[in-house]
Amino acid sequence: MIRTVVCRVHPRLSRPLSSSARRPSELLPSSQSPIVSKLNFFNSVTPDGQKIPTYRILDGTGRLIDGAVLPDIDKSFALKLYENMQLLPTMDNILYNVQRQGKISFYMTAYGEEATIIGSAAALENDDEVLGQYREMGVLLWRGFGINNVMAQCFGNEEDTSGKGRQMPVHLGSSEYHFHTISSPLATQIPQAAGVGYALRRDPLRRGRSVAACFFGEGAASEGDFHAGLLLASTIPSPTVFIARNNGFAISTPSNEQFYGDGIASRGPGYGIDTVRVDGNDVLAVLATVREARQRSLDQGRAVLVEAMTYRVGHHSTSDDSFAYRARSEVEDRKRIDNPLVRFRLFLEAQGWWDEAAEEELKNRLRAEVMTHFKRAESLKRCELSELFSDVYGGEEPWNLKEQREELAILLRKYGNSWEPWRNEMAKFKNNGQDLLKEN
Ligand SMILES: Cc1ncc(C[n+]2csc(CCOP(=O)(O)OP(=O)(O)O)c2C)c(N)n1
Ligand SMILES: [Mg+2]
Repeated sequence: MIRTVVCRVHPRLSRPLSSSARRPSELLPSSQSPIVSKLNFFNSVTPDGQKIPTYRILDGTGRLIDGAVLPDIDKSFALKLYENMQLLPTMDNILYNVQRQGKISFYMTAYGEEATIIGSAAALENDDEVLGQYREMGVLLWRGFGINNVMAQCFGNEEDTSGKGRQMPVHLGSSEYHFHTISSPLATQIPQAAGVGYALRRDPLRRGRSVAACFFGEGAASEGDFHAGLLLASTIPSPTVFIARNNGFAISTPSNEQFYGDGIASRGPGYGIDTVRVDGNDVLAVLATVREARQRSLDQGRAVLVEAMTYRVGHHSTSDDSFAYRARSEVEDRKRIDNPLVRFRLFLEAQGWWDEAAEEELKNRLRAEVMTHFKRAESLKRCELSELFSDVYGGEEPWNLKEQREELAILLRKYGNSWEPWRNEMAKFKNNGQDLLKEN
């Protein structure tokens, strides 16, 4: 048998060294870097050594800043933006208190980040695949998921389409609305997004049409998965739009203790990724930026990184009291000086599209709607108890889950109807948790 042995030799080494091959520029391994004779260290990605600038359209009083161009929006679109922005604090006010009353186990607000979340949602197509961190419920609401579905998820009741009540509140997901289920471990969505982007690129029906949009906090960008995800998207190109919400905190750690470099944006060029920084409290700037990022990502089939500068006005979650590590006055100042809702509202008023009466009508209407759905969600039972064990794996139920089901059934038979704490708990499930008893 004759075997062909292929010996891979670097092309440069296989050629005889002619005089032209000895030119210094050709001796650099795999780089087009120009040769210089002056020793020069650098620590900035801007040519003038300045911080990366922040793109803004509206100033704090809702007026266009010098040279700014309005994105393409009409009155009804602008009002839809504002309405969706206002829906977030309405949901947050009610659900935060509902958690405090012990009716749901956990909650996270988006106070202060309304413009970043809704501006991005509005710039995406409704079937772009979204991989969020946890504060991006507004993307689903923008797409028409519905307050009822959010409530059902937070209460984990029988109408929860995200996960049949088996996930913590705010861990939303919906294949119908192209929103990948939130998972608690930080940054896992970042490499996943690069993979989703690649899958979109390989799908003839979605290539050139859909992007993967990945939201994450600046804190999550300290995880190894951030770097893995950006490197993946850079070396295996995919239409993936990375949106970093830089809200100043990772729970109690302020951003100035999270990194020494120029925010998250400075890392994009390191991966050869087109990058931009935007004022995350200016909904029109976010809209224009993410629209352009999305188009660029589709046109080039490559990743784009957006860093939205904002401020987390609320506590990290209901498990946190942020006044233990930041002054109440700092938060009050931020709310007063730069409230994204006020900024956009002033813009709408200046266009003659909004007034005091419209504001009051909207707030009352949203509050009434949210309350109606809250009351309904509260009154519904949880899914059947046996659902606890379903859908864990795609195929057949493995032996270990069967064993757990049987064990629970044995315990329920022993205590379920005779011990009050168990009886009370079982009563919260559909059919009073009896289905598991019947099955086993
Ligand atoms: C791998 C991992 N480490 C730590 C945590 C705990 N944790 C949850 S949220 C969070 C802070 C994240 O901050 P950031 O990414 O800036 O998002 P923000 O909460 O500001 O929106 C931390 C440390 C976690 N969920 N997963
Ligand atoms: Mg943060």
